Amino acid sequence: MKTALHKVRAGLNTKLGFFCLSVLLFAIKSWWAYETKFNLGATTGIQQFLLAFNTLPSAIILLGIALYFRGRLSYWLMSIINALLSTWIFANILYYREFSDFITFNVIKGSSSASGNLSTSLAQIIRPSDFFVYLDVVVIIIVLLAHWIRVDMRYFKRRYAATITMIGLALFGANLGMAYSDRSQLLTRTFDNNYIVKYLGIEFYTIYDGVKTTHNSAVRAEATAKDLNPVKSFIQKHYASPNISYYGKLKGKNVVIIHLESFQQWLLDYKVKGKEVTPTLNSLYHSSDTIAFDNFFNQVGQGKTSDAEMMLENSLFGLPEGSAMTTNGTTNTFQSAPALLSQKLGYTTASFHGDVPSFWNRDNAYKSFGYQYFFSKEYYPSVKDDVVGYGIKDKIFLKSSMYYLQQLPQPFYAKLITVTNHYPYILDKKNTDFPSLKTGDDTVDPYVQTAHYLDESVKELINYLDKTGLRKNTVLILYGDHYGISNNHKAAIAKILGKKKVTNYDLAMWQKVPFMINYEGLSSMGVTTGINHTYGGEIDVLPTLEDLLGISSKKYIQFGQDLLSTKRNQIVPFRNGDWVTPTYTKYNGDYYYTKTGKQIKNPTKAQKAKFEKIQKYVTTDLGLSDKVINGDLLRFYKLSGFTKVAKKKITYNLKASLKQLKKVQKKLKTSLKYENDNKSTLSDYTTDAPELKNTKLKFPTIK
Ligand code: GP9
Ligand code: MN
Repeated sequence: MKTALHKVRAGLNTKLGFFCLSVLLFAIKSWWAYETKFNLGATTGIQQFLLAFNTLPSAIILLGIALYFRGRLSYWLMSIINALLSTWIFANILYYREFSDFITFNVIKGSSSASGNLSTSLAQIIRPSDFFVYLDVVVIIIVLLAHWIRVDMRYFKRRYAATITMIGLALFGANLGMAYSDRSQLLTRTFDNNYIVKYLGIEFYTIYDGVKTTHNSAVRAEATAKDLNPVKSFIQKHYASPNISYYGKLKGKNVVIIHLESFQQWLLDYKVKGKEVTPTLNSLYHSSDTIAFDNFFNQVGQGKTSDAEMMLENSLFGLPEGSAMTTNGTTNTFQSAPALLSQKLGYTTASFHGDVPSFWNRDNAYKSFGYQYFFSKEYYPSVKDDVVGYGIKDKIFLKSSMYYLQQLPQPFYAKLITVTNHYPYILDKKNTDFPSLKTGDDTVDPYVQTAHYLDESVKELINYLDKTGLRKNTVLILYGDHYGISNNHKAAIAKILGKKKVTNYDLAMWQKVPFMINYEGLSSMGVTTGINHTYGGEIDVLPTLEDLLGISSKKYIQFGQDLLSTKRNQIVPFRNGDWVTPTYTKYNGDYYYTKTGKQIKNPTKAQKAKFEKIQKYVTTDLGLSDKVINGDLLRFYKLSGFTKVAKKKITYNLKASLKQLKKVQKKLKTSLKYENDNKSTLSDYTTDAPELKNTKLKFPTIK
């Protein structure tokens, strides 16, 4: 025993020993911070392992820098590096407590929306245990000053230092490999800062963010107002003027957007064992008070949900790689639906989502979009068993959302982002009584069950809107954001379509998602309702909505065309450059007749010319939209009657938002709750969610 201790002591008296001790303590403390100070959601064994493991490579590489220096200096340098890294963790802990997100360089530069509203003073945020991140630094300094460890003055060969750096890099490589096998496209798709920290650690996250920010600012710095010219002329050329019979028909109505997660068009009217999967959505789809579309495509890229949001609220495409909301959402200037509607028509604007606010950088991007409120997870009461997959189960989420919706001064523009119908389509037994598919593909089979659950959730929501009378002056907009079953499940897709084999044409049509506009009494307003067969997609939603609400989009930099206009070109670009038109479809390099699905193997000269023309439009459309986002070109575009969104004035801080909501209700007197003598209408919401049986929802309150 004594000799073992002796050996340890002797080891620590060498530079390598001291280094190992520093690394070990630093790794343990980082891991402790990850586990207790952040909410990284490491749920599986491998994620838990990586959460601990990822602390090592960066500690070895960064503390290892000191090994290149001599004598006493290297000891102190190692401690200084440790202290700096610890301070960075400390700063992130405080920031995270306020924003549920990590610090980005954009935040530091002050160009971000977040920096303006650190609404609580630091003293209120700090907790004594936060200082534990300095514990190892203090221990090491004491040990050094008290000479409990002797400084090893011997020369530490550069070769050895380099070997240690190499070991650090190799471990990082292994870390990256394991991270990618658990979460493919981790870095390219740019989901959430939380993910990068969870898998790769806070130090790597910072470097990654730094590189990304530098690259983006360089592109932005090069762009000038002149770059807008080709954009303006393209958009003017392809502007589709509104159909007069629809224009302004829904002016002044509340708008509730129901984001149907991963919901594909084929689910409508689809039956399993003779039962409709989505009876509620089916009846909306066939209602004479609905304008529905059956040739409406999702156009998302890697940014999935966030790309859908980007298109729906800006009529700008997502980027070819990653999520535009993440990479450009914080800093760019936008002229988005929430800002336009609030400035032009006095709408109150809010987004609702039962997930952490950092996902897809919503917490920052929404400020740029001009959303006045963002009700994310912390606004929702927590109930036993209420979360599955990416967030609060739809039935519970929608009910709780109404607690806030009833407080929004009318007219309001509210987006409800559901999430239960999301891959891997898991739902607990007590919520699933619907039969699954029998394709034999485990990912695909339960899809109809979560879709059915989503449908029931929408039914409960609509019942509430009916009961409270809100429905009468509310336009419901429902859309599926993207495919639920990806093209990788060809065998299952073939079974669903009742085919032997799927073609590229089938896969193109597989990208259809629902889009419906429902308003009670719409059929008697002198407009054509029912199922509209025009070819369009998510990029076209905003101009459509604008025209219905009576805002002319003629001068806007928006890449879509009003779906109700008779002047549309009906070219639907996919993010990868493929496309669909009413006559021809191009998908994965193959050409088809859209109506029949017959492949065009040997196109005629005329057809070739036609394809080229369509392709040119698609490539230009996507390319110019990318230029607008990458170059932040809207900062140069003055829109008359529109002032730049003052992001810094917007806060999603819980207390501040609740306070504001209280104040504004009193002032404007038009919220549903206010009209109901300031009594909550939530008791009008009936749900069969088993989690809510005999449970009282406890919402956060302010004094
Ligand atoms: C997460 C949710 C899912 O907040 O919106 O996003 P997705 O994976 O569909 O892009
Ligand atoms: Mn989605």
